[in-house]
Amino acid sequence: MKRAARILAGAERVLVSSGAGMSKESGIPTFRDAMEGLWANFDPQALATEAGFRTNPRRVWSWYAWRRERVGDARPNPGHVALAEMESLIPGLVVVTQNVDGLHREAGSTDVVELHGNIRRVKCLDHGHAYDGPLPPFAEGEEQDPPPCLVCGSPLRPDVVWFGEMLPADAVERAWNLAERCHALLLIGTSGTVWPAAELPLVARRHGGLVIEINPEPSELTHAADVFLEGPAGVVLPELRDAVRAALG
Ligand code: BJW
Repeated sequence: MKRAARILAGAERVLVSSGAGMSKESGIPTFRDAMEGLWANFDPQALATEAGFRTNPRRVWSWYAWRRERVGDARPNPGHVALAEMESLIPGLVVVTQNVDGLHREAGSTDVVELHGNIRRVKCLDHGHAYDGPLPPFAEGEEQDPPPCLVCGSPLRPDVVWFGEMLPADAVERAWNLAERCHALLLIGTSGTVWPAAELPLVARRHGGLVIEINPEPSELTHAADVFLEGPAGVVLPELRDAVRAALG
């Protein structure tokens, strides 16, 4: 913890790269947990691909409506709050997240890059027309068809990045620039199995950045970490914030 705090206190530019474990203590399940993970209970090919949506739009739309409802009820946890507070200790701190829940911003982080979109937004399938009108109310256990786009009539879909889809170009460009220039990268709660996001700590390392990882278990990226802080983000991050404050005097 002390070594991590010294690295962060001495870093002008810090890139935070977060994954689903960041929001676990907000009550949002991760994807690859063997028991409770979304992909342990649902088929990613059927639910998180364009082909899956075209095959069964009603099923995919309803699954995302259920998840949107859960995200709407969730609140930032002490880890999100600690990260937002760290901005006042490290002004050059930017968050790049794979999460689609919007909880970093809700906690007060001001500079957040979303690599995999945001589940609270929807857009149309065929042309990506944004839609910000009302959505049908969620009803537990009831499936709904996706509403049509008001511009072109194609079905609405969640504005998230499915497997086989390109990540938003502006988010990728910014994230890779930040990784190349950061002095330290704080990797939180990701299994490191999904590309290209998994490359960020490797990019940072190649350019001389130090990597600090927070995770209750080793991940696919732990081999690239200079410091591994074992534990849940909601516990470790508040301790880290206090340790950085102490290191800065
Ligand atoms: C805690 C904790 C606590 C628990 N505190 N931590 C190169 C090589 C191989 C494959 C590919 C490649 N390039 C592209 C691919 C294909 C594919 C891919 O990566 N596949 C792999 C699975 C093999 N990638 C793509 O398709 C991407 N697109 C792309 O590359 O376009 C170019 C292209 C197109 C066509 C062909 C080739 C290239 C798009 C990826 C989109 C991912 N989408 C999802 C769904 C988003 C929407 C939704 O929410 O439904 O994004 S999948 C899912 O995984 C979600 C997540 O953002 C992502 C990452 O998961 P994450 O965050 O790591 O979660 P988990 O569950 O895996 O891990 C949780 C971690 O938390 C664990 O380590 C726990 O221990 C830890 N933890 N409690 C802290 N309290």
